[in-house]
Amino acid sequence: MIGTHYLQDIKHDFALSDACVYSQRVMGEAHVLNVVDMAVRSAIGARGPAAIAFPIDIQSGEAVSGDRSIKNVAGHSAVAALDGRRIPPRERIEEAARLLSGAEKPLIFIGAGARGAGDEVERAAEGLGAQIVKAMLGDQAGCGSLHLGRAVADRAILCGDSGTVTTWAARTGLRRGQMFSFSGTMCSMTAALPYAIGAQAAYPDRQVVALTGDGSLTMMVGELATLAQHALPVKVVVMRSDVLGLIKWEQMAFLGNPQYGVELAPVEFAQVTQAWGIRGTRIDDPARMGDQLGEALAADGPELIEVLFDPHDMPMTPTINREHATASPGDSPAASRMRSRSR
Ligand SMILES: Cc1ncc(C[n+]2csc(CCOP(=O)(O)OP(=O)(O)O)c2C)c(N)n1
Ligand SMILES: [Mg+2]
Repeated sequence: MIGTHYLQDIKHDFALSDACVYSQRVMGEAHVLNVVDMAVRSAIGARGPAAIAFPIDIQSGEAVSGDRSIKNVAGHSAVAALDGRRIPPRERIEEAARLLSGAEKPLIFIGAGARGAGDEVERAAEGLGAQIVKAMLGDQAGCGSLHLGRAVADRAILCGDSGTVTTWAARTGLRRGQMFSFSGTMCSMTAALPYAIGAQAAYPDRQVVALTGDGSLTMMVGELATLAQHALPVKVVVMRSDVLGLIKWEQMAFLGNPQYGVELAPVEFAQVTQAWGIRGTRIDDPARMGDQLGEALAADGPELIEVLFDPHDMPMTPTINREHATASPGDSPAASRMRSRSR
Protein backbone atom coordinates (compact mmCIF):
# COMPACT_ATOMS: atom_id res chain seq x y z
CA MET A 1 0.00 0.00 0.00
CA ILE A 2 3.08 2.26 -0.04
CA GLY A 3 2.45 5.45 -1.99
CA THR A 4 -1.35 5.16 -1.94
CA HIS A 5 -2.20 7.51 0.95
CA TYR A 6 -3.07 4.49 3.03
CA LEU A 7 -3.22 4.73 6.83
CA GLN A 8 0.20 5.60 8.34
CA ASP A 9 1.77 5.67 4.90
CA ILE A 10 5.00 7.62 5.19
CA LYS A 11 8.44 7.00 3.77
CA HIS A 12 9.97 5.62 6.93
CA ASP A 13 13.37 5.16 5.35
CA PHE A 14 13.39 8.84 4.29
CA ALA A 15 12.08 10.04 7.63
CA LEU A 16 14.87 8.26 9.51
CA SER A 17 17.70 8.76 7.05
CA ASP A 18 19.17 11.89 8.65
CA ALA A 19 19.15 10.36 12.10
CA CYS A 20 20.68 7.01 11.12
CA VAL A 21 23.94 5.81 9.67
CA TYR A 22 21.92 3.42 7.48
CA SER A 23 18.24 3.55 6.55
CA GLN A 24 16.74 1.39 3.82
CA ARG A 25 13.41 -0.06 2.83
CA VAL A 26 13.31 -3.78 2.07
CA MET A 27 12.16 -4.19 -1.53
CA GLY A 28 11.49 -7.91 -1.60
CA GLU A 29 12.31 -11.17 0.10
CA ALA A 30 15.55 -11.58 -1.81
CA HIS A 31 16.64 -8.19 -0.45
CA VAL A 32 16.32 -9.00 3.24
CA LEU A 33 19.54 -10.85 3.92
CA ASN A 34 21.86 -8.27 2.39
CA VAL A 35 20.05 -5.30 3.90
CA VAL A 36 20.11 -6.81 7.38
CA ASP A 37 23.82 -7.61 7.06
CA MET A 38 24.59 -4.07 5.90
CA ALA A 39 22.47 -2.54 8.67
CA VAL A 40 24.27 -4.52 11.38
CA ARG A 41 27.71 -3.79 9.98
CA SER A 42 26.93 -0.09 9.52
CA ALA A 43 25.62 0.26 13.07
CA ILE A 44 28.70 -1.40 14.55
CA GLY A 45 31.21 0.17 12.18
CA ALA A 46 29.87 3.73 12.26
CA ARG A 47 28.64 3.50 15.87
CA GLY A 48 25.18 4.78 15.06
CA PRO A 49 21.61 3.63 14.68
CA ALA A 50 20.58 1.67 11.58
CA ALA A 51 16.97 1.43 10.43
CA ILE A 52 15.23 -1.05 8.16
CA ALA A 53 11.70 -0.38 6.92
CA PHE A 54 9.86 -3.66 6.37
CA PRO A 55 6.69 -3.37 4.26
CA ILE A 56 4.05 -5.50 5.92
CA ASP A 57 3.63 -7.91 3.00
CA ILE A 58 7.30 -8.81 3.20
CA GLN A 59 7.20 -9.24 6.99
CA SER A 60 5.25 -12.46 6.55
CA GLY A 61 7.41 -13.81 3.71
CA GLU A 62 10.39 -16.15 3.76
CA ALA A 63 13.56 -14.15 4.04
CA VAL A 64 16.36 -16.49 3.13
CA SER A 65 14.57 -18.94 0.89
CA GLY A 66 13.29 -16.20 -1.42
CA ASP A 67 14.67 -16.11 -4.96
CA ARG A 68 18.01 -14.39 -5.19
CA SER A 69 18.52 -11.52 -7.52
CA ILE A 70 20.77 -12.66 -10.35
CA LYS A 71 23.02 -9.71 -9.46
CA ASN A 72 23.39 -10.97 -5.92
CA VAL A 73 26.38 -13.29 -5.82
CA ALA A 74 25.89 -15.94 -3.12
CA GLY A 75 27.99 -15.39 -0.02
CA HIS A 76 29.09 -11.86 -0.85
CA SER A 77 27.47 -10.41 2.24
CA ALA A 78 28.65 -11.07 5.80
CA VAL A 79 28.12 -9.91 9.36
CA ALA A 80 31.73 -10.24 10.47
CA ALA A 81 32.35 -7.30 12.79
CA LEU A 82 35.88 -6.03 12.41
CA ASP A 83 37.45 -3.78 14.96
CA GLY A 84 38.09 -1.15 12.31
CA ARG A 85 40.64 1.47 13.28
CA ARG A 86 41.48 4.48 11.22
CA ILE A 87 45.18 5.20 11.40
CA PRO A 88 46.41 8.53 10.05
CA PRO A 89 49.23 8.43 7.50
CA ARG A 90 52.68 8.36 9.03
CA GLU A 91 53.66 11.81 7.71
CA ARG A 92 50.68 13.40 9.48
CA ILE A 93 51.70 11.76 12.76
CA GLU A 94 55.26 13.00 12.30
CA GLU A 95 54.00 16.49 11.54
CA ALA A 96 51.90 16.43 14.73
CA ALA A 97 54.90 15.21 16.73
CA ARG A 98 57.04 18.06 15.33
CA LEU A 99 54.39 20.62 16.21
CA LEU A 100 53.88 19.27 19.70
CA SER A 101 57.53 18.85 20.63
CA GLY A 102 58.19 22.45 19.64
CA ALA A 103 55.25 23.79 21.64
CA GLU A 104 55.90 25.84 24.73
CA LYS A 105 52.53 25.23 26.38
CA PRO A 106 51.08 22.14 24.73
CA LEU A 107 47.47 21.34 25.43
CA ILE A 108 45.70 18.14 24.43
CA PHE A 109 42.04 18.55 23.58
CA ILE A 110 40.30 15.20 23.27
CA GLY A 111 36.83 14.11 22.26
CA ALA A 112 35.09 10.81 21.66
CA GLY A 113 37.79 9.88 19.12
CA ALA A 114 40.07 9.11 22.07
CA ARG A 115 37.59 6.56 23.41
CA GLY A 116 39.40 3.70 25.08
CA ALA A 117 42.79 5.38 24.68
CA GLY A 118 43.03 6.91 28.16
CA ASP A 119 46.43 5.33 28.88
CA GLU A 120 47.93 6.52 25.61
CA VAL A 121 46.59 10.06 26.03
CA GLU A 122 47.97 10.26 29.56
CA ARG A 123 51.36 8.93 28.45
CA ALA A 124 51.51 11.48 25.65
CA ALA A 125 50.52 14.26 28.06
CA GLU A 126 53.21 13.22 30.50
CA GLY A 127 55.87 13.08 27.82
CA LEU A 128 54.93 16.51 26.50
CA GLY A 129 54.18 18.11 29.85
CA ALA A 130 50.75 18.91 28.41
CA GLN A 131 47.44 19.58 30.06
CA ILE A 132 44.46 17.51 28.92
CA VAL A 133 41.16 19.20 28.21
CA LYS A 134 38.16 17.06 27.42
CA ALA A 135 35.14 17.79 25.27
CA MET A 136 31.99 16.35 26.83
CA LEU A 137 32.30 13.05 24.97
CA GLY A 138 36.03 13.03 25.66
CA ASP A 139 35.12 11.54 29.01
CA GLN A 140 34.68 8.30 27.09
CA ALA A 141 38.44 8.20 26.82
CA GLY A 142 38.44 7.21 30.47
CA CYS A 143 41.49 9.15 31.48
CA GLY A 144 41.41 10.30 35.03
CA SER A 145 42.82 13.76 34.69
CA LEU A 146 39.87 15.73 36.02
CA HIS A 147 37.97 15.83 39.27
CA LEU A 148 35.02 13.61 39.72
CA GLY A 149 31.58 13.31 41.13
CA ARG A 150 32.18 12.10 44.64
CA ALA A 151 28.84 10.50 45.19
CA VAL A 152 28.70 8.09 42.26
CA ALA A 153 30.25 4.61 42.33
CA ASP A 154 33.70 3.88 40.92
CA ARG A 155 32.42 2.15 37.80
CA ALA A 156 29.26 4.21 37.41
CA ILE A 157 27.85 4.97 33.98
CA LEU A 158 26.50 8.52 33.71
CA CYS A 159 24.06 9.55 31.01
CA GLY A 160 23.54 13.27 30.56
CA ASP A 161 20.89 15.37 28.88
CA SER A 162 20.68 18.62 26.92
CA GLY A 163 20.04 21.92 28.63
CA THR A 164 21.84 23.87 31.32
CA VAL A 165 21.95 20.39 32.84
CA THR A 166 24.71 19.64 30.32
CA THR A 167 26.91 22.34 31.82
CA TRP A 168 26.30 21.05 35.33
CA ALA A 169 27.02 17.48 34.20
CA ALA A 170 30.27 18.68 32.61
CA ARG A 171 31.40 19.87 36.03
CA THR A 172 30.67 16.59 37.76
CA GLY A 173 34.02 15.23 36.72
CA LEU A 174 34.63 11.53 36.28
CA ARG A 175 37.07 9.00 37.62
CA ARG A 176 38.87 6.44 35.51
CA GLY A 177 36.65 3.42 35.03
CA GLN A 178 33.47 5.45 34.89
CA MET A 179 31.67 6.03 31.60
CA PHE A 180 29.76 9.03 30.34
CA SER A 181 27.53 9.70 27.38
CA PHE A 182 25.00 12.22 26.17
CA SER A 183 23.56 13.27 22.83
CA GLY A 184 26.77 14.98 21.81
CA THR A 185 26.11 15.61 18.13
CA MET A 186 22.33 15.87 17.88
CA CYS A 187 22.17 17.53 21.31
CA SER A 188 18.73 16.05 21.74
CA MET A 189 16.80 16.46 24.95
CA THR A 190 15.34 13.29 26.48
CA ALA A 191 18.45 11.23 25.82
CA ALA A 192 19.50 10.59 29.42
CA LEU A 193 16.83 8.11 30.44
CA PRO A 194 16.74 6.01 27.25
CA TYR A 195 20.56 5.93 27.30
CA ALA A 196 20.48 4.88 30.95
CA ILE A 197 17.94 2.13 30.26
CA GLY A 198 20.19 0.77 27.51
CA ALA A 199 23.28 1.07 29.71
CA GLN A 200 21.63 -0.69 32.65
CA ALA A 201 20.37 -3.50 30.41
CA ALA A 202 23.88 -3.92 28.97
CA TYR A 203 25.65 -3.61 32.35
CA PRO A 204 23.27 -4.94 35.01
CA ASP A 205 26.03 -4.91 37.67
CA ARG A 206 27.08 -1.28 37.28
CA GLN A 207 25.52 1.78 38.82
CA VAL A 208 23.76 3.78 36.10
CA VAL A 209 22.83 7.41 36.71
CA ALA A 210 20.72 9.60 34.41
CA LEU A 211 21.26 13.36 34.83
CA THR A 212 18.34 15.20 33.33
CA GLY A 213 16.29 18.41 33.42
CA ASP A 214 12.67 18.95 34.31
CA GLY A 215 11.88 19.86 30.69
CA SER A 216 13.40 16.62 29.44
CA LEU A 217 11.84 14.47 32.13
CA THR A 218 8.41 15.91 31.38
CA MET A 219 8.81 14.74 27.77
CA MET A 220 10.03 11.24 28.66
CA VAL A 221 8.19 10.62 31.92
CA GLY A 222 6.66 7.43 30.50
CA GLU A 223 10.13 5.88 30.41
CA LEU A 224 9.99 5.72 34.20
CA ALA A 225 7.41 3.00 33.62
CA THR A 226 10.10 1.08 31.71
CA LEU A 227 12.35 1.21 34.79
CA ALA A 228 9.53 -0.12 36.94
CA GLN A 229 8.45 -2.77 34.44
CA HIS A 230 11.95 -4.18 33.97
CA ALA A 231 13.10 -3.49 37.54
CA LEU A 232 16.10 -1.56 36.25
CA PRO A 233 17.88 0.09 39.20
CA VAL A 234 18.67 3.31 37.29
CA LYS A 235 19.10 6.40 39.46
CA VAL A 236 17.44 9.39 37.80
CA VAL A 237 18.69 12.76 39.01
CA VAL A 238 16.38 15.52 37.77
CA MET A 239 17.62 19.07 38.12
CA ARG A 240 14.42 20.92 38.68
CA SER A 241 14.36 24.57 37.71
CA ASP A 242 10.71 24.92 36.59
CA VAL A 243 12.02 26.40 33.36
CA LEU A 244 13.54 25.39 30.02
CA GLY A 245 16.73 26.88 31.38
CA LEU A 246 19.04 26.81 28.39
CA ILE A 247 16.46 28.42 26.13
CA LYS A 248 15.84 31.12 28.70
CA TRP A 249 19.55 31.99 28.77
CA GLU A 250 19.78 31.87 24.98
CA GLN A 251 16.87 34.29 24.72
CA MET A 252 18.50 36.72 27.10
CA ALA A 253 22.21 36.35 26.33
CA PHE A 254 22.18 35.74 22.55
CA LEU A 255 19.02 37.50 21.49
CA GLY A 256 18.95 40.23 24.11
CA ASN A 257 15.26 39.62 24.82
CA PRO A 258 13.48 39.04 28.07
CA GLN A 259 12.62 35.38 28.60
CA TYR A 260 9.46 34.28 26.85
CA GLY A 261 7.36 31.13 27.01
CA VAL A 262 9.89 28.98 28.82
CA GLU A 263 8.35 28.55 32.26
CA LEU A 264 7.19 25.06 33.22
CA ALA A 265 4.32 24.25 35.54
CA PRO A 266 5.97 23.06 38.77
CA VAL A 267 5.89 19.26 39.09
CA GLU A 268 6.82 17.30 42.19
CA PHE A 269 8.61 14.53 40.28
CA ALA A 270 9.48 12.69 43.47
CA GLN A 271 5.76 12.18 43.99
CA VAL A 272 4.98 11.29 40.37
CA THR A 273 7.28 8.26 40.40
CA GLN A 274 5.70 6.78 43.47
CA ALA A 275 2.69 5.81 41.35
CA TRP A 276 5.05 3.30 39.72
CA GLY A 277 6.49 2.21 43.03
CA ILE A 278 9.72 4.06 42.30
CA ARG A 279 11.05 5.79 45.38
CA GLY A 280 11.43 9.52 45.10
CA THR A 281 13.78 11.78 47.05
CA ARG A 282 13.45 15.54 47.06
CA ILE A 283 16.60 17.52 47.74
CA ASP A 284 15.98 21.15 48.60
CA ASP A 285 18.56 21.82 51.29
CA PRO A 286 22.23 22.04 50.28
CA ALA A 287 23.30 21.02 53.79
CA ARG A 288 21.54 17.66 53.49
CA MET A 289 22.35 17.08 49.84
CA GLY A 290 25.41 14.87 50.36
CA ASP A 291 23.63 12.49 52.73
CA GLN A 292 20.43 12.32 50.71
CA LEU A 293 22.30 11.76 47.47
CA GLY A 294 24.47 9.05 49.01
CA GLU A 295 21.48 7.23 50.40
CA ALA A 296 19.43 7.42 47.20
CA LEU A 297 22.35 6.28 45.03
CA ALA A 298 23.05 3.34 47.31
CA ALA A 299 19.48 2.01 47.11
CA ASP A 300 18.84 -1.29 45.33
CA GLY A 301 16.05 -0.39 42.95
CA PRO A 302 15.28 2.54 40.65
CA GLU A 303 15.27 5.94 42.31
CA LEU A 304 14.14 9.38 41.31
CA ILE A 305 16.21 12.12 42.88
CA GLU A 306 14.71 15.56 42.42
CA VAL A 307 17.18 18.37 43.07
CA LEU A 308 15.83 21.91 43.29
CA PHE A 309 17.83 24.45 41.35
CA ASP A 310 17.83 28.21 41.26
CA PRO A 311 16.27 29.11 37.88
CA HIS A 312 18.14 32.42 37.96
CA ASP A 313 21.57 30.83 38.22
CA MET A 314 23.53 31.23 34.99
CA PRO A 315 24.98 28.10 33.41
CA MET A 316 27.99 30.12 32.34
CA THR A 317 29.19 33.57 33.20
CA PRO A 318 29.42 36.04 30.29
CA THR A 319 33.17 36.30 30.81
CA ILE A 320 35.64 33.86 32.28
CA ASN A 321 38.07 35.17 34.87
CA ARG A 322 41.01 33.41 36.48
CA GLU A 323 38.93 32.26 39.43
CA HIS A 324 36.40 30.53 37.16
CA ALA A 325 39.09 28.94 35.06
CA THR A 326 40.98 27.44 37.97
CA ALA A 327 38.06 26.41 40.18
CA SER A 328 37.88 22.67 40.60
CA PRO A 329 34.55 20.97 40.01
CA GLY A 330 34.47 20.23 43.71
CA ASP A 331 34.33 23.96 44.42
CA SER A 332 31.05 24.34 42.60
CA PRO A 333 28.95 21.34 43.52
CA ALA A 334 25.40 21.28 42.39
CA ALA A 335 24.50 22.24 45.93
CA SER A 336 25.77 25.74 45.40
CA ARG A 337 23.41 26.02 42.44
CA MET A 338 20.49 25.10 44.54
CA ARG A 339 18.05 27.50 46.03
CA SER A 340 16.44 26.32 49.19
CA ARG A 341 12.76 26.25 48.38
CA SER A 342 11.60 24.41 51.45
CA ARG A 343 9.37 27.27 52.44
C1 LIG B 1 14.25 17.20 21.39
C2 LIG B 1 14.72 18.61 21.66
N1 LIG B 1 13.83 19.60 21.72
C3 LIG B 1 14.24 20.87 21.94
C4 LIG B 1 15.58 21.14 22.10
C5 LIG B 1 16.04 22.59 22.36
N2 LIG B 1 16.40 22.68 23.80
C6 LIG B 1 17.68 22.52 24.22
S1 LIG B 1 17.83 22.64 25.88
C7 LIG B 1 16.18 22.94 26.07
C8 LIG B 1 15.61 23.15 27.44
C9 LIG B 1 15.93 22.05 28.41
O1 LIG B 1 15.17 22.26 29.58
P1 LIG B 1 15.38 21.36 30.86
O2 LIG B 1 15.30 19.92 30.50
O3 LIG B 1 14.44 21.84 31.90
O4 LIG B 1 16.89 21.65 31.27
P2 LIG B 1 17.52 23.05 31.79
O5 LIG B 1 18.03 23.77 30.60
O6 LIG B 1 16.44 23.80 32.52
O7 LIG B 1 18.64 22.64 32.70
C10 LIG B 1 15.52 22.94 24.84
C11 LIG B 1 14.08 23.18 24.64
C12 LIG B 1 16.49 20.06 22.02
N3 LIG B 1 17.81 20.23 22.16
N4 LIG B 1 16.04 18.80 21.81
MG1 LIG C 1 14.82 23.03 33.63
